[in-house]
Amino acid sequence: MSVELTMRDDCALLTLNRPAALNALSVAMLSQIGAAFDAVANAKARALIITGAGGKAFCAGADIKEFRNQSMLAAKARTEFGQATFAKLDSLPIASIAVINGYAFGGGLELALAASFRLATPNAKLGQPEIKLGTIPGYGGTQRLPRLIGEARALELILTGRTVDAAEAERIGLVNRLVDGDPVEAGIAFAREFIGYSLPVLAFARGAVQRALDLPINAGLKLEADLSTLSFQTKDAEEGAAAFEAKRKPRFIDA
Ligand code: CO8
Repeated sequence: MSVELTMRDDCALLTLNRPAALNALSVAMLSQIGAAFDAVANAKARALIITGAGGKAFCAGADIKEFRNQSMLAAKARTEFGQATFAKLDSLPIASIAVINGYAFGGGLELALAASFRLATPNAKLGQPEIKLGTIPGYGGTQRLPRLIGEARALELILTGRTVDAAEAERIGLVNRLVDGDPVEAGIAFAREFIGYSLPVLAFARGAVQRALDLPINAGLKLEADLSTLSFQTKDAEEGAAAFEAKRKPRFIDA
């Protein structure tokens, strides 16, 4: 298997494990990633951490060796398959964290863009180099990158195909944070900052923010009001306020 799914503490850990090809995404590997996301949706995990095996790459993108002699229809089907696979992260009930521990190019960066959060190790190198191959990002990059870093910066990265190092990635908001040391431990430490809160309420917050850039402001505010109202129907909201008044730590039960 080119993908490994394990549990660490309360987190699901997905390791892209094809280091000889810098974890490049073959179609078979994309299928395995999709199956792993489905498994995570039904697991008792409070966050998903994604990282790459081998210490050199998070993921060097789609497998270029599978590009040759594709029919137009095959290329379209492959693009849509990659998009649909990464979109599964949006509908997961838990947040996902891509720990970019090396190269994240093309489809590899697009996988990270589809995650809720991105962390980068000092050796991270990120980019959308598809233009150099005579093609364009096809697994979500043209849509998610501008939403994340703005149209002008996204267009620059996509048209020039240039590589961004970890420090620049943090400066332009492409990654949330730079992390050092073991990538998995860094991902777990980041996840610990939120996974103790109420899972349904975390999902309401994520759901509202995910839609923010797609909706007109009035529709977005309505969604916020609805999800905020829903959050007050949970036992955890009652517990949060009671714990505040009693000056103690809340004990959330995910209900
Ligand atoms: N696909 C297939 N094999 C790859 C890939 C890749 N993306 N990247 C690296 N490899 C393989 C190399 O061929 C090499 O294999 P071998 O040892 O058998 O020759 C091995 O991994 C190690 O790679 P290098 O020797 O090249 O390692 P370097 O350290 O010299 O260079 C780089 C590392 C800079 C990351 C270099 O490998 C590179 O430029 N890779 C390609 C990066 C790239 O262009 N990625 C974008 C791909 S396009 C894409 O993702 C589009 C998504 C939408 C697809 C839509 C489909 C229809």
